[in-house]
Amino acid sequence: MKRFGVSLEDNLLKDLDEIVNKQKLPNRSQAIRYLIRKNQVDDRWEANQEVSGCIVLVYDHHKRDILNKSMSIQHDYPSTVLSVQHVHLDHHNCLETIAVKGKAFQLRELSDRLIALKGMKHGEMVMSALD
Ligand code: NI
Repeated sequence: MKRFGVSLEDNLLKDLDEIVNKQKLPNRSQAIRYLIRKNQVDDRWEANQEVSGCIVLVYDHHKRDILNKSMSIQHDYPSTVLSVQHVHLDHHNCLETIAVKGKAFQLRELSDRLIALKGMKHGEMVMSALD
């Protein structure tokens, strides 16, 4: 571990402290690590590198054909989908988390297609990296 001094304008330091509070980080060093890592992950996604992530979906399984359509889309990406967890939230709603790995553009395409399905109540891609 190396130590170095950082000079920041008052407003940037205030922003950094806000990140510490918002992300419940223990200190400013951890906030800087968090931001560097986040920047690396963003770059990998931008450069279409091998990345990983998780697609979160909430939908009403009674909605016509949504399960079949979702399944059929996922079958278009057999090597990308690592696992699917389906939880029944209540009588109507299901929560699905799909762990994915592969080229960034392909993950985004899969996620966009699923989120765009008619009847999808909520959908989001959590972007991560491989290492
Ligand atoms: Ni369900």
